[in-house]
Amino acid sequence: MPTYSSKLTTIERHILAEQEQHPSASGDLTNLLYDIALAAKIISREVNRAGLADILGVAGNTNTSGDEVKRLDEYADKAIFRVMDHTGRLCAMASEEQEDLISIPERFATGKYVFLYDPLDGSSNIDANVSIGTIFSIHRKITYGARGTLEDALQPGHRQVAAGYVLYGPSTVMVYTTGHGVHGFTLDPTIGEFLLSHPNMKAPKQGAIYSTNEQGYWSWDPKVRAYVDWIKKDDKATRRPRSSRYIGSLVSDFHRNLLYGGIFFYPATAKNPDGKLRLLYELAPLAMIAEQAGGRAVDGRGNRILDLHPTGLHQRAPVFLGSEDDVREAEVFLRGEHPAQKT
Ligand code: AHM
Ligand code: MG
Repeated sequence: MPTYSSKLTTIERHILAEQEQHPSASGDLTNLLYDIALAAKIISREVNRAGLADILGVAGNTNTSGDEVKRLDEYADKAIFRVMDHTGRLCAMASEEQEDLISIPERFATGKYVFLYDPLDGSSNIDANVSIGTIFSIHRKITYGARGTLEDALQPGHRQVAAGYVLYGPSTVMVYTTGHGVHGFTLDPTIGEFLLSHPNMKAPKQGAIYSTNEQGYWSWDPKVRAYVDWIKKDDKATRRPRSSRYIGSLVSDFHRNLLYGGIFFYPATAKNPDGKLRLLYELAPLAMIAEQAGGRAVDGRGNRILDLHPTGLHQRAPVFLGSEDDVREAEVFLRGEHPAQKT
């Protein structure tokens, strides 16, 4: 006989319950998270009928990082903007798909938060029907005046007030944190509600998975190569067996590792000397989730991802992200301190 939890909790009820623990809260952040859930439902509907609606395919232009823009990327980018621009909760936005800071239209009121987002990450996978995701990050406005400036967007990740992602997979899942643990919700499309499915998520302290694009192997730093060579060696007496799992869709790779344990890394390569992934739209929000779930996120150059100070909206950084013990093990190699490197 299946067992059912007696409590059915919608994302709205859960967010509200979190707000009630902070009596001084204005409710703006709560409403902003509702807005994100609404945008997620709109994008999810479109992703799910992508083939049917004949909106797959290339839009014919490139974004600021030089990637091909798919039509669903544009759809998601616009959908988020349209949900967010008129709420009076934001002073500015920034999207991975747009070069400059996005202003709130003059006709609308502004608010105290900045919203940064990657509307549809992993979009090279869209045509193959592989899972993709939306990633978001929220900062508090730090400058004076009604309109947000670049300075409001270029804040280190440790100042995020909330972060999260939506994974469009076999189910649509939204995971978020406001700095009080990590919570996951699964969309029931028949009632249009995100229901609490993963309360208080904790990353396993170590895992058996490593996720990376090994195409970069020969241009990685030799210390990164030594680390990967070591975790792949078949010495059952001294090390845990690892499996390679790489979807090439960051939200999917991250979500799987969060549930099962493991490490994701995208180091510097010859092609991408600062790694490929973007600090503001991808790394800072996922690092906040990882740390809130008991994991770890570093750039492999001695810095915690959340302590990096961005200087540009589309700045990239190398990353080692996931279960705490696995990331710490990689760091030992990156410092050249592992016994296996000294023999
Ligand atoms: P995107 O934001 O243009 O979709 O690119 C980011 C994606 C990530 O989802 C994924 O982790 C990475 O690019 C894969 O890169 P690669 O193809 O070099 O392995
Ligand atoms: Mg992306």
